[in-house]
Amino acid sequence: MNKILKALVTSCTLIGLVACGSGNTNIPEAHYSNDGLQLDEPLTEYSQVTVTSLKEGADLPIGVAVPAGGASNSIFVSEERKNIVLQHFSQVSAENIMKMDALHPSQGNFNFDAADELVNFAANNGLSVHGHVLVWHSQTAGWMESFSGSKVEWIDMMENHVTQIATHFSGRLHSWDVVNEAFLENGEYRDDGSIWYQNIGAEFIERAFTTARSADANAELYYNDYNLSSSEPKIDAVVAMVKDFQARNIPIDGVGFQMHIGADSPSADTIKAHFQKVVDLGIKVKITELDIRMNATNNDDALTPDIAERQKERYYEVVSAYLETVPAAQRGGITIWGITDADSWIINLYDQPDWPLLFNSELEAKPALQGVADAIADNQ
Ligand code: 9MR
Repeated sequence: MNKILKALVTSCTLIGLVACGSGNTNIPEAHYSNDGLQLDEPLTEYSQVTVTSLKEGADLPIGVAVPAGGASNSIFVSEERKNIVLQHFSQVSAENIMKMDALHPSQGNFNFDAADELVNFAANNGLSVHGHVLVWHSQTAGWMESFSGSKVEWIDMMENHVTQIATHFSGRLHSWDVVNEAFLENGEYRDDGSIWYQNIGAEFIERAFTTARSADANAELYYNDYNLSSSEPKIDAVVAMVKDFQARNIPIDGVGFQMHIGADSPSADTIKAHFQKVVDLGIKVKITELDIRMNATNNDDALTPDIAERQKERYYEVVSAYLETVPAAQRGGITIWGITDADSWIINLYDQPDWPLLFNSELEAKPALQGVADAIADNQ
C-alpha cells in the first residue's frame, strides 16, 4: 500500500529497469503544498515493466518535460532523473526555465545560463529540444505586467522579446511553442489575465509567429493549448485561426495538444476526432504535455495495482489514438509532462495524492510506461 509519508523512505525494491536511489534526497519539498511528501512503496505487486527504452524503435520524438536551473529536482542535481531522461527519451522540454520570466527577468536583460545548460546537455546527448514558451499570459516577467505604453510600444516590446530569444537559440531547437493558451473553452480569445491580448489584441498571436520565423528559419512553430482534445469550441477556434494563418501566409507548423487529462475523459473517439481536425489542415500534431490524473475524485490514497493497470490502459489508449490518427509525416511527437509522480505540477495544484506520470516517486518504472511502449510497438 502506498501512503503519504512525512519522512523520506530510505530503501526501495527495484522493478522495471530504473535504479532507485536510497533516500531520494532530491525529491522537492517545494512541490508539495501539503505538509508531507508523497512517497510510494515499491511496485512489487504490479504488472511487470519490461521496457528497456521508450524511445528505441519509435519513429517520432518521445519527449519529457524536465526540471532544470535552480530546481531542487533538476536533472543536473538528480542523477537518477537524468538517467531516466537519457534512457527513455529523445526530446526534452524545459518545464519552467525557458518561460518569459526566466529568460527575460528585467527589460533588455536576458538570462540564458540555465537554458543553455539544458540545450547543451541535450545536444551532447543526442536529444532534441522543444522550446517552451515564447509568449504566454502566465509566468510573464514582473516588468512586463507593469509595462505601460501604446499599442505600438507593446508590439515592439513583445516582438523584441521573441526576436532576442528565438535568435539566441536559433539552429539549436527543434521547435517552439510560440504562443500558449490564447483561447478560452468557449473558443473566444482569452482576454482577462492576458496582457498580450489586452494591449495588442488578437494580432499578438500572428505577430509572435511571424517574428519567431524571422529569427529562426528552421524551428517548427507550434500553437499550444490545453483541453484541445476535449473542448470542441476551443479546437474549432484554433483550427479557424490556423486556416486564417494559412490563407495569409502567416507561418505555423503545428498545434500542440497539451493533454493534461483524466482517466476516463475525453473518450478515445473524441481525442481522435480532435486530432483529425488538425491533421486535415496538413500541419503537425504534437502531444506536448501529457499526464493522466487517476485520482480526480480524491477517493484513493494509494496507487493500487488496479489503478496502475487502468492508467497503463489509458496511456495505451491515448498514444494509440495519436498514432492511429496522425500520419507519420505529421507527427510532432509525444511529450510527457514531468519525470516522476513526485515532480508533477498536479500534486502541487490539487493538494491531494495522484500519480499522473510514468515513474513513481521512488523513480521506478510504472505499468504506465509499459502502456506507452506497447502502444508505440503496436501502432507505429
Ligand atoms: O509544470 C509547470 C509547473 O512547474 C509550474 O509551476 C506551472 C506554472 O504555471 O507551469 C507548469 O507547466 C504548465 C505549462 O508551462 C503550460 N501548460 C500547463 C502546464 C501545467 O500547469
